[in-house]
Amino acid sequence: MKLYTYPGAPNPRRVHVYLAEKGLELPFQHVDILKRENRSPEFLEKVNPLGGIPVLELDDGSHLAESVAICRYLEALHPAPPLFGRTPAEQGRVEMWVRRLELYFMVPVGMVWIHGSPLTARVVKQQIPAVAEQNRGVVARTFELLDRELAGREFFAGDDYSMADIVGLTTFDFAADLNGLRPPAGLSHLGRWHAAVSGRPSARAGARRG
Ligand SMILES: N[C@@H](CCC(=O)N[C@@H](CS)C(=O)NCC(=O)O)C(=O)O
Repeated sequence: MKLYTYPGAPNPRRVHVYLAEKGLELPFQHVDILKRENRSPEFLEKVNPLGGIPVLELDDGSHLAESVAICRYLEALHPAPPLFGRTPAEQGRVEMWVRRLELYFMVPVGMVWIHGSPLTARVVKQQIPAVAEQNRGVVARTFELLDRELAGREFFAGDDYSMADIVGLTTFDFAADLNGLRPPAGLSHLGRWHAAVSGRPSARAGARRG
């Protein structure tokens, strides 16, 4: 097995944090997304037709893309400690929060990144500032929702740290560090959660350097 990855990128970081939580190690191959290596004809043809990373190359030479799918695959091979829930209800709650965090947090942050960042202006065909602005509002509302939800429990899916927290942490840091999107100081439950998940040793895995 081999993981195609790039240090500091938020989606690959999910897999690195997951591996650290599990105490697993995998060989890596760095793909420089700034140099568009993931968009080379060879990468698109042989590794991932959508061009995104991370991608896991399996021992039979086939490829598995999508960060959460990669972690689910690894979870089936290494069930302990469980990061996708134990009981059917826990598993459903983890899935619910992974999807909510992807759809209502990562997607709008990604839209701000694509349409509002000077760092992507060079590669995006047409930046539409109004799209960035609208999605800044979506992210602000998501911060409030997440804060309200975390008022009642320690982690997104319940009492246990899960894949949902990994998606939440990596998106939160992408929002803050690369897009300047931070929750207002008054959202104390979200702040408490972020401090707790950032304090775990796994949070350093795959994070931005320097
Ligand atoms: N939904 C995919 C997203 C993959 C993705 O967009 N990865 C980014 C890095 S965070 C990437 O490869 N960007 C460069 C590009 O698409 O050219 C996942 O969860 O793995």
